[in-house]
Amino acid sequence: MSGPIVIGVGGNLPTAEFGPPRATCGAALHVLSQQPGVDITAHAGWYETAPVPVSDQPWFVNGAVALATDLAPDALMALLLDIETRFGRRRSERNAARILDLDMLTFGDRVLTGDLEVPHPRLHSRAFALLPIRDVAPGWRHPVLDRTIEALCADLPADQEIRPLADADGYLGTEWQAPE
Ligand code: PH2
Ligand code: MG
Ligand code: MG
Repeated sequence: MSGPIVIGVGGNLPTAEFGPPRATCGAALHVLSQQPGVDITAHAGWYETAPVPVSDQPWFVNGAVALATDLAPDALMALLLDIETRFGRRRSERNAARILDLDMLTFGDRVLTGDLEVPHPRLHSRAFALLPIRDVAPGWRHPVLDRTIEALCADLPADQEIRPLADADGYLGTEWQAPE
């Protein structure tokens, strides 16, 4: 399959087990990397992003990974939802603050329009999805809009606040390591 499979990750609430969203998101990607039939091939940097739509929620941490997999899209989606649940995600209303969100942003060049929509129907208007996609798949072209990731990023509205997140040690996108 040409075209990357990109999973977006984000959260804006801390967890008792992991602490801040950056740690929870990193741990969730580690769990994803351990799944049979899933091979993570690239990590985006991490970003601090203002909530979209604008609200008084805490800012999010957002990132993404590219992966290779034997799984079909619906099976991969079920796995993402299962990991969210295992991390304690409880679903309430749309756009509610959350501890962990794993979204299938792209699945190669596939275009799906059923319950599972791919490419993710709102990614082209969201900096918190597009900038991480650009990190892991700089050559990506949106298969429905037929536009490059560069063009989509260039057309983002200027009002979406997003900034690269550096950890205390200057971290800008290496892999989370499980504690020994
Ligand atoms: N996710 C949403 C809604 N709004 N805003 C930011 N900054 N980051 C997100 O991941 C996000 C959001 C729904 O999934
Ligand atoms: Mg989401
Ligand atoms: Mg989601």
